[in-house]
Amino acid sequence: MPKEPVRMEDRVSDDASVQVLTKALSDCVDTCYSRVDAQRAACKFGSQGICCRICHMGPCRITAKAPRGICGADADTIVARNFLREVVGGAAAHSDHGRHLVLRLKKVARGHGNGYTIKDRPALLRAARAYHIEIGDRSDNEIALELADRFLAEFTAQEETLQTLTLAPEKRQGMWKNLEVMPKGIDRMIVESMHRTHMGVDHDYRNIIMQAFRTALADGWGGSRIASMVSDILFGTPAPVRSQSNLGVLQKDTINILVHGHEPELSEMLAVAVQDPEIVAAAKKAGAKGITLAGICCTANEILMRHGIPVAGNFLQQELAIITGAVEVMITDVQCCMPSLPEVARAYHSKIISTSDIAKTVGAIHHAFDENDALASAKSIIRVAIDNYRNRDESKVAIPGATQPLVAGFSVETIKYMLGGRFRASFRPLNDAIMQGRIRGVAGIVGCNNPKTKLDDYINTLTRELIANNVLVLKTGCAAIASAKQGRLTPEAALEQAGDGLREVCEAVGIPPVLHMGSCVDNSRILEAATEIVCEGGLGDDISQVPAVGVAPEWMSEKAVAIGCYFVASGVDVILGHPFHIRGSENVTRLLNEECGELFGGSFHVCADPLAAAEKIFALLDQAREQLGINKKQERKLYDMKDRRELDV
Ligand code: NFS
Ligand code: SF4
Repeated sequence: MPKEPVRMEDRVSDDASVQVLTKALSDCVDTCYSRVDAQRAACKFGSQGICCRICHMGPCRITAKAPRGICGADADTIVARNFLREVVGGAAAHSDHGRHLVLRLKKVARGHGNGYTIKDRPALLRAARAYHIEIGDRSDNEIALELADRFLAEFTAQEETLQTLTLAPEKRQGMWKNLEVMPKGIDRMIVESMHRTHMGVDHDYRNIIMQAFRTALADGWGGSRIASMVSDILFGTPAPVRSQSNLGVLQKDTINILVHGHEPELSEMLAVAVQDPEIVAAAKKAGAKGITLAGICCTANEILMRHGIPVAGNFLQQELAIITGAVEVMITDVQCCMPSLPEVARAYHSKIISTSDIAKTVGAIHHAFDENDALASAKSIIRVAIDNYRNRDESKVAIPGATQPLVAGFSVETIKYMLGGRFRASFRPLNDAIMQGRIRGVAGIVGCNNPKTKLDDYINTLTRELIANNVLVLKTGCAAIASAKQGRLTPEAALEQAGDGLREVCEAVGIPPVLHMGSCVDNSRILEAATEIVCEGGLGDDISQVPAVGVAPEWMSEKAVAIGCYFVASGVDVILGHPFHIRGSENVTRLLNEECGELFGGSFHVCADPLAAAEKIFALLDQAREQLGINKKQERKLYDMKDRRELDV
C-alpha cells in the first residue's frame, strides 16, 4: 500500500512555512523535506555510531557476529572516536570563526581597518581587564593590538592552558584541573583530537571522551567566547532592539537580499551599504521602492542584535525563502548553508552568491569578499541584486504575509543593566527572584532545526511549558528564531504566557520571558550569565549548583555536539531532543548520560517528547533548588542589608 503523504502541517509549524512548502510542491522544487523522505531508512550502523572508516583496511561495521573491526577496535572505541571527531568539527567551526574576527581586530588595531573600527570601547576594556592587560593612558589601538595577540595565543598555545578558563567560577576551574580536562591552545586540541582518533592511537573510550570534553571546553570558553568578545568590540555589544521575523519580512516591491551563514563581517558592511544614498538611488532607478536586507540562521542573529535587521527564518527556512520567488540574492559565507541552494534558486530568478574562499558551492556565483575594501565589496554584491530585480517573475512570487514582532539583543551586560539600572547593574534581582521561587530556574534552549521532526515544534512546545511554569528561558541560534516566529520574544508575551512569578519579574524589569542572547557562538554568553549568577551569590559557588539546564531540542550539527559537551563539562545538565550517534556502545552511552553527572555535576538526558522534557527540566531545577535549600515558594520579601549578607554567605 502506498504510504500516506506527509501533510505540510506535520512538517512545519508556522503558517508562512506551510504556505511556502506547499508552493514548493506545486513548483516541483525539491527541499530538505522531500530529500529526508528519500533518505528515510537511516543506516543503523551510522546512527548507532558503530561504522568505522578511519582506515582503509575497513570500512568496518560492528555486528553481533563481528564485534570488532579488522584492527580489533570494538564498539566502545569506534563510537567514542566518531563522537570525538564530531566535537572536533563543531569546535573547529566556532573557533575558526573566532580566529577570523581576531585577525580582523588585529588589522584594525594596526590602523588597517578599511572601514572597520573599534566600535565599543567598554567592550574592549572589559576584555583587556579579563586578560590583565594594562590600560593606563594607552590608546585603544595599543590595547587592542595586545589583546589581539593574546587572543591569537589562545589558538596557538602549546603548553599553557587557555586564559579564558579563568573567567569561570573558581570551583569549576578546580574541578577541571582535577579531572585534567583543561584545554591547551585551541588549535592544539583540535589537532591532537584528530591524532588521537587516527587508526591505532587512542583506544580507551573514557580517555577519548574526556578529550571530547577538553576540546569542547576549548570551544565554549575559548573560541566561541573569543568570537563573542571580539564581535562586541568591533560591532558593538548587543542591546535590546525591536524587529520582525519570518518570511513575511520579504517585501513585494523592494529588492530583497538575504544574508545567510555565520560570520558577521560582511553582513555588518551590507547593513551599512544598503543605506548608502547611491545604492538607494540605484534601487529606485531599477523600479523598486528600496532594498530589504534580512537574515537567515546565525548571520541573521548577529545583524538582528546589532542593527535590528529582520530575520527571514531559521535553518530549515533557507530553501523556503528562495521559493517565495522574491529573493534577488542570497549571500552565503560559512556553516549551515545547504549545498542545494543553487538548485532551488534555478527554479526562480534568485542568485546565490558565496563570499568565503573556504566555502564554495557548485552553481553559486563566487564573489570573494575583499576584506581590504569591504564596503566596496558589499556594494558590488548589492548591485548584483539590483540588476537581478528586473528578472523577477511576478507569476512565481508568493510572499506569505505573516510576520511577528520581536525584541532581541540580550547580552549579559544588557541583562545586568536592565535588572539593576546603570549605576547598580547586577544580577542580584534575578538571583533574588530565583531564591524566592518567583523564577523556578533558568533554561538555555539552543540549537538547530532538523527535518526529521516538525520545524520548531519541540522548541516552541517546550518553551511554552517552561515559561508558563516560571522558568526564564535564554535562547540562541535557530531556537531563538523559532520563538521569534511565535511572538514569544516580546515583553508583551510575558503578560499572556508566563506564569505569575516570571510575569511579575518580566513586567518589573521590562524584559520578555524568553531572552534572545544571539547566535550559536553566543552560547558562551549563557555560560557568562551562569557565572554572573554564581558570582552574585546565594545560589551556590559553582555553575552546577544553579537551577539551570541546557536544551538542544532539534539539533543537527557537529557544533551542537560541541556545545552540548561544553555545557555538560561546565556543570549544566543538557536535554537532547534526539540522541547522539552513540547507542552502539553501552559504555559510552552510560558515561555521557549518567557518569558525567558524577564527574562534572551535569550530564546528557534524551527526551524525545517536549512535554516529557519539561517534566525532566522541572525535576532537575527542583532538585537543584532542594540542594540549595530554596525549594519552597516564598512570599515576596524586601531584603535589608542584614538579610542580604546572610543570603550571600
Ligand atoms: Ni547553530 Fe547557527 Fe542554526 Fe544550528 Fe546552524 S545556524 S551556529 S548550527 S542550524 S542553530
Ligand atoms: Fe576498521 Fe580499525 Fe580501520 Fe576502523 S580503524 S576501519 S575499525 S580496521
